[in-house]
Formats: sequence, C-alpha cells, structure tokens
Amino acid sequence: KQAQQHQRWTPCTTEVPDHIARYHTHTVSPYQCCSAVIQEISAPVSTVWSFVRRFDNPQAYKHFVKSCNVIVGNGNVGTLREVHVISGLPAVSSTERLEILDDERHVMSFSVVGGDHRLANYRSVTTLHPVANGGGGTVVIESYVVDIPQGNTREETCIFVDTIVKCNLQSLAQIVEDIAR
Ligand code: A9S
Repeated sequence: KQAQQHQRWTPCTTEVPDHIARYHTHTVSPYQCCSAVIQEISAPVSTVWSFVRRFDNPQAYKHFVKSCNVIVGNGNVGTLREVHVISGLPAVSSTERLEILDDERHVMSFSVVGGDHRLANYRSVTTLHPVANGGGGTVVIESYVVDIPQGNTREETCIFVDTIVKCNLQSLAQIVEDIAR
C-alpha cells in the first residue's frame, strides 16, 4: 500500500516549465509526503525576493514565527537559524539550514535539521517567477517534502503543512503588495 502511494506521489512536480519544475521535483521516500503551494502576488519579483531571501528574518512575513536567531553563518548557504513559534502549534522551535540562495534565479531552499516539533526532515524550495502577462506581478511556487509523523496519515500531513505554507504566502502577498502600492 505504502509502495503504491509512493508510486502515485513521485515525482512531485507542479505544472510549470521544465527549468522551474526541476527545482520542485523531490525525491520522496514511502514514508514522506510532498506538495506545492502557488501564490500570485501583485508586486515585482525584486520586492518579493527582498523578503524571501532574508533567511535571518522569516518573522517579517511568517506569522507563526515568534523569534528567529541565527546560530551560525551570515545568510549564505549553510547558515543555521533557530526559529521559535507562537503557542497553539504542536511545536516550540525549529532549527533550519539554508540550502539554496540563488539571487539570479530567485530560488531559496531550507531544510529542518532539528527542533521541538513533528515535521522531521522537512525541506522546502521557493521560486519566484514574473507573471507572463507583463503586468509586473510575481508567481511564487513553494514545494516541500516531509516525513509523515507517527500516528498521522499522508493526507493529514499535507493538509497541515499546506495550511502553514498558504498562510505564509498569503501574508507575504499582503505585506509586499502594501509596499508596492
Ligand atoms: O516555515 C515554513 O516555511 C514552513 C513550515 C511548514 C514550518 C513549520 C514549522 O516551523 C511550524 C510552523 C513550527 C509548525 C515546523 C518546522 C513545525 C511545525 O509543526
């Protein structure tokens, strides 16, 4: 059963051009799930990127983050941060490593390497793309892979994480659109 689901869910790509899909194709074990969230933002890529690239300041748009401290690094790949989250979540803190920061292609990726929460081996990739209609907007694609926690189903895990990622991208949109207006 697990193996069949694995077949069904791998590879995890969204319907986007090949050079973009590359970043959102994850290797997924039978005990992991993956998904992607897409958010359109009425602001230029450069403005959106100025928030997404700040690995030291996720609280600028992630409302679940109470505080963030950089443990090692200066914002380049390999930088480690410790994030503390607001109460009400099944989590206290999360230790995260910056995996990709590409200022030219607008690609950012981090992985969860520790902490007090249930999302083991979480890894996400966020890419920004100019909207094709020439209106100066941005499409954000954020995909992730994560272990399915003991006692939860694949669907429950995806719903939980999708909800957090959607919240993050909606608040990113709100903040950036206010600036661009
Ligand atoms: O921060 C993100 O970009 C995305 C997610 C899914 C973060 C999840 C989280 O930080 C909590 C919000 C604390 C929820 C982790 C790692 C575990 C949670 O349970």
